[in-house]
Amino acid sequence: MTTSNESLQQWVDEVAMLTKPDNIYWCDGSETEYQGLINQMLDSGDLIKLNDNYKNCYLHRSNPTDVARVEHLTFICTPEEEDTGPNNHWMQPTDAHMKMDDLFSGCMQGRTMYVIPYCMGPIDSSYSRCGVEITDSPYVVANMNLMTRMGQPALERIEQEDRFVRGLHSTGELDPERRFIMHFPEELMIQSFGSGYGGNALLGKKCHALRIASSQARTEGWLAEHMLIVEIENPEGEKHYLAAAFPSACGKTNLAMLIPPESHAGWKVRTIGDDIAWLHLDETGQLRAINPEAGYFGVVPGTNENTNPNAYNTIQSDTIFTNVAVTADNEPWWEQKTTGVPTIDWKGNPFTGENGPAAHPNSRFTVSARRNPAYSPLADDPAGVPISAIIFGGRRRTLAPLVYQAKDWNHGVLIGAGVASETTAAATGEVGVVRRDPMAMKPFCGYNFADYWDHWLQFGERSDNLPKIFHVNWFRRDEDGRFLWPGFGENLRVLRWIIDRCENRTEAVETPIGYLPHAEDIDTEGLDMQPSDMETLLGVDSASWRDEMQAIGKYLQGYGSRLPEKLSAEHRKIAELLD
Ligand code: SAT
Ligand code: MN
Repeated sequence: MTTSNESLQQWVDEVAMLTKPDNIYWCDGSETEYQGLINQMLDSGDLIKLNDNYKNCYLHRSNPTDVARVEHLTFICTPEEEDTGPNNHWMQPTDAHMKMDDLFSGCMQGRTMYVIPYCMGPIDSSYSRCGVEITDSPYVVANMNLMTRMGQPALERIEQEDRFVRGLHSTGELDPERRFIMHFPEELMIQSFGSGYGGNALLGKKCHALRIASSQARTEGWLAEHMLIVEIENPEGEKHYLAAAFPSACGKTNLAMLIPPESHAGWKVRTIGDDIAWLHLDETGQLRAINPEAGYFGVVPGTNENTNPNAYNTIQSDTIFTNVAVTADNEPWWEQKTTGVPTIDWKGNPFTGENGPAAHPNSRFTVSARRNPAYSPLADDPAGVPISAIIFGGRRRTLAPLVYQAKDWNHGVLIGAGVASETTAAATGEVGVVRRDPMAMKPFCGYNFADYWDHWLQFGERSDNLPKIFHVNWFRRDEDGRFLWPGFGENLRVLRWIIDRCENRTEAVETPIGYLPHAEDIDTEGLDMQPSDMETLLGVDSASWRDEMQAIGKYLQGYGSRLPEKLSAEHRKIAELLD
């Protein structure tokens, strides 16, 4: 296979000249191709076959220094540093190209160069965008096969459109000193060297569908967001679609696959997407969402038949596990798995119970979305789904209430811009430190956050039919560190309030930070909770909130004169209400 598209053919030829692979292979996305790659990786030791309880499941052990996204080595390369913004690391594009050309030079000698045409979103959707990833990693190809719509149909669309994101990847020597993930938004180009890890190497995901797409979306008038998309159907058959932005490893997959608790007979929840949403205004001013991905790259530890039965079922077959432990009979094992005993840890060493966790805290499963028992066929609808509510959230032990609603769109943008969360194992660095993570996009916004907030604010002028905006926090704790809210399936109780607010079916308490539920409007029947827990969960402590608003103000000021005046005005308004 080659292509009739001249610019694609020319780029592939150029890359081959630079990287000097032994072979070039164009991926067609077929089942045969996938199996061939798996067999090849079983032979090379890149994959380990898991036992027959896990049909077609494989374990990949990454290099132990290559287990998460590396934000300090991730760059946005625009001619003007200002356009990249203080939220990103910046490099001058010509310098970055020189550096990368040097790294890529001859790096594929003795290896096969794979060309992966892919489409982010349903092949026949005008909201979808295409890309081509060139990589020397068969692991990347297999993962892209599960995560995207790749191969022949994508190539055909690319040949028609003649517009695609160019992504070049090589695992290199996995030397952390020679590792860079570069983005060139103006060239629609990504270059990633020296890492085989998910977010650094599966270029369709964070690099394309968020960093490059957010920048593309700004010019084209839409939004590329770090959001799950979930369908909620009540017992009367009324459906709502919610989009929720939480930082990595804060439960997006769990919420997207939520199973209604026994107390909620007749409710149905279906998954459209678990990580990324592309949002477009349609001709009626309705915001519609597609999930650009076709699979899940989810955090494994913590997944079990109680916390997330859908995910647990999804990963019983046809799954690639990365960096989990195994039992003596070669079953995958991870922390909070309720069966089996780990004998070999994620690095391949004997597990004693004392040498750290058995599975890496950021170990992942890669699986096709179609394996999810709660998969919504609307994930393939080219028109996407109409969004009723946008939900922001983070991991906060204190301060942030269980749920509150923005007073209007602009206030909602401020709430999104002020999101903070405790860091997780999804990125290298210290875990559990509260940092600002606006719209959960801190690691993923491909341009200056100040311009991004301005872009968000403009939606308020383009439509009077926008979703309502909310903030949730499932992670509130008491002084002893105990979680105050049960979370998981019980989160449906909060989503019900959100939907009732969207439908004007329930009153709320107006506070300076937004609308909060009356305690009796969150159904807690059957939950093991004290009334005082609910009081804490729905309390707004003015003194702490004054401090928070001050901290948010200081953070926003960091964006200088580019900060939209509307956002500053919104911030002043809330700060005054708190005084
Ligand atoms: O590694 S990924 O960036 O793909 C997952 C995540 O951190 O959300
Ligand atoms: Mn994510």
